[in-house]
Parts: sequence; structure tokens; C-alpha cells
Amino acid sequence: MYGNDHSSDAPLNAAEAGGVDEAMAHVDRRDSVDSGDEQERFDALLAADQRIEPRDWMPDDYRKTLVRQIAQHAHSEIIGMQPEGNWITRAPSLRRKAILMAKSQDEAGHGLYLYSAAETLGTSRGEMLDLLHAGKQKYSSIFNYPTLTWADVGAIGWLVDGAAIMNQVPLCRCSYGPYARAMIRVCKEESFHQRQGFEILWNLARGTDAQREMAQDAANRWWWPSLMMFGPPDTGEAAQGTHTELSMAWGIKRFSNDDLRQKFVDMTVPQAQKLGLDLPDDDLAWDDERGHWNFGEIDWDEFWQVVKGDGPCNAQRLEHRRTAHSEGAWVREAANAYAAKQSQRAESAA
Ligand code: BYC
Repeated sequence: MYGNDHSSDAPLNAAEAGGVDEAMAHVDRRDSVDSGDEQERFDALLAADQRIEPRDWMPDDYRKTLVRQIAQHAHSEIIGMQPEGNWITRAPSLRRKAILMAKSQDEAGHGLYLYSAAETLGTSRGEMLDLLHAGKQKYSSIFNYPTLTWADVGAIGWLVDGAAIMNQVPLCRCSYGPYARAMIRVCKEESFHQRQGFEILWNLARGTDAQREMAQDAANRWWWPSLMMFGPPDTGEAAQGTHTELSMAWGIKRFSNDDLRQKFVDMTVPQAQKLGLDLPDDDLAWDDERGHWNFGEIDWDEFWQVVKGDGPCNAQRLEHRRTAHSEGAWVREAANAYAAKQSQRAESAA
């Protein structure tokens, strides 16, 4: 954990709470798993909590689920650069600008790790990007909200990255090896992102009245969308119609969306108190019996509206992405031409 200069020694995000180290300590015992037929070996590897690797046989639906989730995750990383990139030119100091540029570049890197992990399943980055641009693959609902003030950059770090880490730490133990390994690196970097967001808000909340109001306004606007990031309710009756049951049986998801949302609320409410910011939910109350914070009803109509393409910034985000892709065509062509020239040279030298 980094030094903690603004609150108690409590971890500030899930990556600091030991889950990543636990995943890194995973021991490969694949050789000790007896092989029967293909399906039996796949089941035995899962039962022994071993990783499935690209060369292994896997059921078609397992592969499809992973491509769907990893592609969606990769797209979220690169679309997620847009709302915060909006503030690079207007960051309040050179130090803040340098940090924000580094953070945005990290997100591009996360996209790359994830597209590479998905490619091990037989798809390609080009194919996934085409599906994103055609609206056939999704990205996280959260990035369809605007960043209106500098405090939004703080709220994205604190709440959005905080929620993302809560979801991603268990993915470091995902049954698919390349995804799990990519997530370990992503979580370490995200942890730093979350801290920089908390620190921005910490300073604003202790600044002038106007700065404190700006921090409060950002917390008001990002709180509920951050809770939606975990996905629709998926416990009890609500589990029907979601992917959770199967994904958990396959060791892709380790917790339900609802469990992770609750863990996030439990970790974040005391942090809001430290910051001196209110969270916009009159129903927030500690429940002694459950040992958790109760929270109010999430507006699932708003969530589905955003997921279906009708959020405040959906059209703008996709349009920007498509334009960036077409304006970058010459770079891809030049890289391909260079690679072809290199391999021709290598061939004629052989
Ligand atoms: N937004 O059965 P469910 C970041 C969809 S980037 C949109 O629970 P699943 C960062 C879901 O796809 C962090 N759609 O699905 C980057 C499904 O529809 P389809 C992004 C959502 O897959 C830059 C349907 O709802 N993190 O941190 O089992 C700057 C039913 O859901 C959402 C990831 O991508 C949503 N929020 O579970 C700053 C994490 N939620 O596909 C920060 C990896 C649900 O059947 N992904 N849907 O058409 C996951 O862990 C899982 O995919 C989810 C959903 C928990 C998100």
C-alpha cells in the first residue's frame, strides 16, 4: 500500500486490500490435473481452480462469453479516455496535467492488454473495433456521462475507478489465464488512479466554498452511475436473464454484481465521510444486523436507457471513436507496410 496521508490506514480501494497479491500467489498445478476427454479435463481444471489457457479445449459458450466480456472491457478502457481526456488541456496545474495525461495513457495500455487477451480466443482487434463502431459490442454505461467540471476528474478517479477496481480484483482470479494475468497489471495501475481522484477531491473539499461545492456537485452526479457500473441486479429472482450464474460456474465471475456493489458501498461511504462530502441517497444507513450499509433504489430505467444508446453522451462518444479510428487509418497502413517490408527483407536474407 502507498503511504496514506489523508485518512486512516484503511485501504482506499479493493486493490490495496490484498486480493491482487492473493491472485499473484496462484500456483500452476495444471500438470497434476488428470486428463480424461476434452470436456472432463476442462471441468477438472476449473474444479482444481486452475487456469484455462488458449491452447486448451473449451466449450464454445465459454469462449463466446469471454470474448463478449473482454471486448466490452477493452472498449470501456479506450472510450473511458474521452471523458477525462476532456480536461487535459484545462487541468489546473502542470502537475495535474502530467498526472492526467499519464492516467489516460494507462487506459490506452489497459485496452491493449485486454484486446490482446481477447485475441487469444480467436478474434482480432480489428474485428472487435468494427463491432464496437457498429454498435454491436458494448462499453460501460458510465462513460456516457459528461465531465462538466475539474471535480469530475476527481470523482471519476475516486468513484468510477474505485468501482472498477472492486469489480476487477476478483477478475485477477478469472479462470481464463490471459484475462486474469492482464487484470493483475490493470488493477495495480487502477489503484494509483483511484488515489489520484481521491486526492483531487480531498483538496477541493478543503478549498474555497466554490471548490467544495464543485466537489459536492461531482459526487452528486457520479454516485448513482457508479453503482450502475456493476450491472443489473443478479441475485434471487433477478438472477434469471443475467449471465451471472453461468459465468460464476465457469469461474469467470467470482461474485455477483449485487455483492460487488454492496462491497463498494461499504468501502466508499466512510471515505465520503472523511472527505466531508454527502452522498445523494437519503436511504443510506448502517444496518447493524446485516453489517452493511443499506442504500436506496437504483434507477434501472436510466441504466437500460444508457446501455441501449440513449444516455447523455452515447452519440458523441461513438462518433468521436469512429472519427479517431478513420483518422488513424494511415498509421495502421504505414505499420502494415513497414511490417511487410521487414518480413520481405528477412525472407530474402534467409
Ligand atoms: N454497462 O448479465 P450481466 C475503467 C450488460 S473501464 C454496459 O450482469 P455480465 C476505466 C451486460 O453486458 C471498466 N452494459 O452481464 C476506463 C449484459 O448485456 P449483453 C469496465 C452493461 O457480462 C477508463 C447485460 O447488461 N469494466 O475502469 O455477466 C477510465 C446483463 O448484465 C453493464 C469492465 O468492463 C454496464 N455497466 O456482467 C476510467 C469489467 N453492466 O452483453 C476507468 C468487466 C451490465 O448480454 N466486465 N451490462 O448484451 C464485467 O465484469 C461484466 O461484464 C459486468 C457485467 C459485471 C460489467
